[in-house]
Amino acid sequence: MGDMNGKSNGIRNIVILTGAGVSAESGIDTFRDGGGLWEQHRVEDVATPEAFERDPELVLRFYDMRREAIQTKEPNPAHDALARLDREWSGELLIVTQNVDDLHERAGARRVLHMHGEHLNAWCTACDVRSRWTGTLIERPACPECGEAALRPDIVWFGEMPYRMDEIFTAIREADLFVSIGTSGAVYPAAGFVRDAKSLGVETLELNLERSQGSHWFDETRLGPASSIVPDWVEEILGNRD
Ligand code: BJW
Repeated sequence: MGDMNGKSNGIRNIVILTGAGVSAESGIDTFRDGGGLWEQHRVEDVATPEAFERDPELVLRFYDMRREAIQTKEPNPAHDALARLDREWSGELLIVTQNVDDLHERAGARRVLHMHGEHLNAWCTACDVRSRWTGTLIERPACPECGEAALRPDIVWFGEMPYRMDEIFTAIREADLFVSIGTSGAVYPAAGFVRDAKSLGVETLELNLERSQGSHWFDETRLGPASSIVPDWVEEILGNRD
């Protein structure tokens, strides 16, 4: 494939999928770091509705700890570069993030879609309203909307439907370029987006520290830390604008 040149390839609409690798250099552990374990529990065994049913205290403690931790972290140059792209790119752009932190927004990005939910929201299972939430949930506080003690983390757990899938598929259908950054390609449906994009003739680029599980599907892969390869790519694509 030729270089990702906005002019020669006529790129106008871009979909970017981000994963934990984008936030790694901000000090937020990726999911498969540490063997995917938390206090000897597999992440897959904590991030499920069944785990919440079985042992709500364990699950709430896990998310309270992580909600507190992300508030002490700062965006890194990869978030900054994507925010710059969002500001300066005049075509369609959608940053679909699997990340549940708010570092894309804190860097200034606006066109962001959180397909796996957000740590800084609590979701009331009684009235179905999501409220911004920066504190803890372990003490079972009342929902600010309906007063019921029925709040859970606004996180898409295994077996639940990720958010806004129709919007994501529409954006991929209309894209000229699909870029996947810092995700292992281990979790579906996000892991399948590259194949969806390719089957529609969309150009595909992977930016990652190491090759992901679906790396062979991409037209091009660039390896390195997100804090350097993402700003380089953003500089390149903005420099090649029409
Ligand atoms: C760097 C870097 C640096 C590091 N610079 N890069 C069997 C087969 C196929 C599918 C299934 C199956 N059994 C069940 C399923 C479905 C299931 C699934 O995929 N399971 C897999 C384990 C197989 N999926 C679901 O259940 C999803 N729902 C669903 O499928 O609904 C039905 C449906 C069908 C069709 C259409 C629509 C819907 C829901 C998935 C929910 C995922 N939730 C989590 C946890 C919530 C967040 C939380 O608890 O905090 O979301 S899981 C976890 O994985 C988290 C992440 O968003 C997600 C992806 O992880 P990510 O971001 O890729 O991180 P890592 O750690 O895996 O990788 C880090 C990457 O960074 C690596 O590549 C490094 O190289 C890189 N890196 N440092 C650049 N400095």
